[in-house]
Amino acid sequence: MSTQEHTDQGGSGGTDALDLVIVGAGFGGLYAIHRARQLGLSVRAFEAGDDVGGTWYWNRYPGARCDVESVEYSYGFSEELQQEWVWSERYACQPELLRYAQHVAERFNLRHAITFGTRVRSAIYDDVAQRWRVSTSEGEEISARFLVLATGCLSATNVPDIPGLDTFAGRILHTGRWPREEIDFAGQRVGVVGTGSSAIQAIPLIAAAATELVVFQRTASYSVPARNRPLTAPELDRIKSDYAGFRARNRAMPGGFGADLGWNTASALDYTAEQRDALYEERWQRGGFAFLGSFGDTSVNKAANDLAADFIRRKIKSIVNDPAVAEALCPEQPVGCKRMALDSGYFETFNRDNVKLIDISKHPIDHVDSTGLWVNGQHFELDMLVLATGYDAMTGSYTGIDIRGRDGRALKEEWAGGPLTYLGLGVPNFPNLFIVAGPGSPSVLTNMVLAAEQHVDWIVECIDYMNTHGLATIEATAEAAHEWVEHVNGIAALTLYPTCNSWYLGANIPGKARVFMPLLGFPDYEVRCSEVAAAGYAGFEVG
Ligand code: N01
Repeated sequence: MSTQEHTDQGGSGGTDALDLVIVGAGFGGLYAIHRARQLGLSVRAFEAGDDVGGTWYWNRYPGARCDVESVEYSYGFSEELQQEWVWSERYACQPELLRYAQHVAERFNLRHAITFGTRVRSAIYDDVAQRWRVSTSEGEEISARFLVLATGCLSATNVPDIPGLDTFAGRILHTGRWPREEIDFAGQRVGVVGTGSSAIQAIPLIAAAATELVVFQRTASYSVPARNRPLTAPELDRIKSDYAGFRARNRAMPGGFGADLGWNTASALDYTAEQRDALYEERWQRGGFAFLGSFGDTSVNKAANDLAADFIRRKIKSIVNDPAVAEALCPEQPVGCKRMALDSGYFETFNRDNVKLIDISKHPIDHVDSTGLWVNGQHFELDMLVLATGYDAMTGSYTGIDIRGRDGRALKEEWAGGPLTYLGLGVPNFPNLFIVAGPGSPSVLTNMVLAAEQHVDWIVECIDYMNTHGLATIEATAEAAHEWVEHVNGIAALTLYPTCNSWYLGANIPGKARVFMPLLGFPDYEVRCSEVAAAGYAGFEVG
């Protein structure tokens, strides 16, 4: 553990007088420290990693880069910060994002509040004292009035339960827990399991460095070219000349980003085949999520979606030389139903002589032995195994902590049938607990930095309200939370999102309840959050 000095600036000193414990020092946790301190609240944060950055601390795999444009995927709370920071590329790479998080921590003097290399093991609500009693992996016990979970939507890694995995003699790496040191793939036979966003970024770089790469694919993914490139000074100047306006335009978008991408609201079905292809092609060439904005009904109308899917499949077949490999790389599910990836040379990588694609959709990996993997009676000799197998998304980082609310109720058990939150912020029977970008909020379907800022602002303003009104506790009502989960799933049901086995639905984790977890539509959500607050926190019990 590396413990920074953690005297409470603006707070009342001793550990037992703490107002807030924040779990996590990623983008959400960092901003929560900053805002809490601005209000004079005493705060401590615990972070499992040895540094700030969250996702961008852990995901150091080759090619890791954000797929929301850097000028958007950044804090908007400080005009000085957004004016002084200079993003170098259209999509920031992991090292640059980590440097940004470190810069923010230093610029706003946040490190002193964070205890690094320390996990929160349990948080138990003491009904009598009306405080959360928190225990850490380093044996520290503290208490605070409020518990803020900023542990992230995609941070509890999913390591598949493949028989014999622990007998593999070579190195096993998970993309979401990538080591700090440089991994040298030279001379190595590498296996990659998974073909989601992480794998799609890592595969071209691993292929270029390794002797041999075998990709084990269970479900083919849609990907469009990112077309990453350096940002020019005039481009940055244009945005910085009215950054507030740029942020406001993005905030008004359904996903909280992409205001300048040009979202066509017309139906794909109203265009001729030639017109449609011209539009798809223009967006394919532009790169990024503009492709999803080609037509207004791609995510809600199966016939329209089929047209976008057909275009991408034709692209894959035009890029990949071997027709059988190309066919295997063509996804079957609707476009966007699982999160679409952005790539830099992913499909082209399968034209390399040292890359092999193994379709495991019909024959899963049978077992692992000391020298490799077995699939359908065939052995693949490997020196290194990369698990790009994703996350127990949207709930795993919360249920992985022993959190107990009123009457000893365990969060993990309460959520066995799916996460129950009101607004993705509060949980019935868990007073004074707040989640940053929790299930039931737009979170992963938006720009995550914006989502974190909006939640943190709401949470600290709520705490301020409680303090000025002499209130001790706030707790979502069960009725409001159940209605909210229905609302979230009702909106999703109007779209194609629930029609495939995505992590949005928990479908990637065996045995996990199938519930659509993120909320579609950032602007309406933000209005709803403000209305709830203005109505004295309607749907919450405050006392
Ligand atoms: O994880 P994933 P990810 N046997 O869950 C496969 C964000 N992100 O880390 O689809 C064999 O998407 C699994 O197969 P299937 C982004 O939101 C953003 O790639 O379940 N295979 C799938 O192919 C993204 O969506 C960025 O059938 C197994 C893969 O592993 C999210 O993080 C970059 C398996 C997991 O894909 C997660 O992405 C990276 C098994 N037992 C990530 N278990 C950017 O900003 C799982 N798989 C660019």
